[in-house]
Amino acid sequence: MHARTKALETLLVRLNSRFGERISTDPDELAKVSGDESGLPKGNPGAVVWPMATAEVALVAQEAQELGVGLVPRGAGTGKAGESIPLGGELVVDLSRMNKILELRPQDLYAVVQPGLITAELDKAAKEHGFMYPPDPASWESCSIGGNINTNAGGPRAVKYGVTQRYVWGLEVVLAGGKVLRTGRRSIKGVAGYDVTSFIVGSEGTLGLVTEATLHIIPAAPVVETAWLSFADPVTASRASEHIFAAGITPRMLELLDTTAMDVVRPKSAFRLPPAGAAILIECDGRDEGVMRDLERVCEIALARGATESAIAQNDRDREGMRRARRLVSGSLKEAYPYKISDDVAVPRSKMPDLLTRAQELGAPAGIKVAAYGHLGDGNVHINLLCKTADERELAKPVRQEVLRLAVSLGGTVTGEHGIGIAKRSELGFEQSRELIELQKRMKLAFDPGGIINPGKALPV
Ligand code: LAC
Ligand code: ZN
Repeated sequence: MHARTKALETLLVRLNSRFGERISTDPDELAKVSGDESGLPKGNPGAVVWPMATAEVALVAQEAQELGVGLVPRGAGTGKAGESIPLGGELVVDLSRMNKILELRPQDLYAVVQPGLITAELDKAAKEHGFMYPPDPASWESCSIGGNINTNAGGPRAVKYGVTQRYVWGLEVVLAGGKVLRTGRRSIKGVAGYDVTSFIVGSEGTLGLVTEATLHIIPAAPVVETAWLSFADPVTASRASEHIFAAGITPRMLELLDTTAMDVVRPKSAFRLPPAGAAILIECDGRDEGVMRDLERVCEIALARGATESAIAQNDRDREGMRRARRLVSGSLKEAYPYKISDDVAVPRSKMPDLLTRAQELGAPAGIKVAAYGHLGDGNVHINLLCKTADERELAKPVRQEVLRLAVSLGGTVTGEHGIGIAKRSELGFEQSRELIELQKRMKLAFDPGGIINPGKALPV
């Protein structure tokens, strides 16, 4: 651990009377806020503060600006690209205690929430009114809304319902220096001025600290049907999925698991995953028995296009078992391959077979095993380079660069849902022009001229 800077010492003295036990330099507390779920090395927080209200966040931002101390906003620490890893003795602003639903207004189609709210809690609360909050990152039982907003998180349901940005109507954001900015609206429509709300969504906490969000909720489809389709290999699964879309069916979930993903999950799964080279977890939703007809049609199409088996969930227990198997993949792969490199490239859907085939080919010469799973229906699949040792990880790094370049060459992106963070700062240039990156740097300066807010993230040096 580094020695604390004079500026941070002064900041701690100034904030102490307000925060008391809610500000800390205790090494155990700092250890808890120094990393995330990216697999990147832990960072170096100088201190951590737990605000309970917007005014407290504003006070922190004001004092930090005066003293030139960096701030790192933090939610549940489930990020996959290092957005919340403090790089150089910053004050971590842990927003997990600001976790309330402030308003829930189904009649107006919105909820107002604090950033520390666990994502699934909002969906659960909306459900009591027959509504849903669609974004459902695989980690939605542990990740929080603020982090979802900062990364513009997706999730399995995005294939039908879209990602977080679509549901953010307005934000309250504490800016560098402590001013409180409100963006957006609570009406269904609103086009006044630039869309600053959407600019902040996905900005990885580098423009300000989100302290409140007005989020769109929608009526929940009362009928959901789920099936598990088995295939010989991921490319066949991918081609079959194209035929499902071509039939005019938009499932609300279309997720891929390859054989490696299934192998690591199998021992923990209540649902018995049939042995296969690949599987698709698919769900359709709607209002009536037409949903089951759609799902049966999906199974017919899949079987005609190479599926070896289809299993329709007979009840909610089956359904939950299938979903859980999917949600377990990331963590289970990590346990089996602790040094794995996990990516979240996205490509146009029709290019998925190319991505899947060529990613395998890229891994082979270096002896790196490649797994693929995730949001097949979005063209956003997690290509994982499976490494058991640090040495293997070194071998995999150049392969990873090639996978990212491949995705861009297919018309896609280096990150479909996890963000740049510190994981892909150098690789943003694979995808974006110098002009575009420079423009974004000027926009960052307009928000945060002193470079106080989440320094070192999202944009290249
Ligand atoms: C998932 C995470 C890794 O889809 O994005 O499981
Ligand atoms: Zn994902």
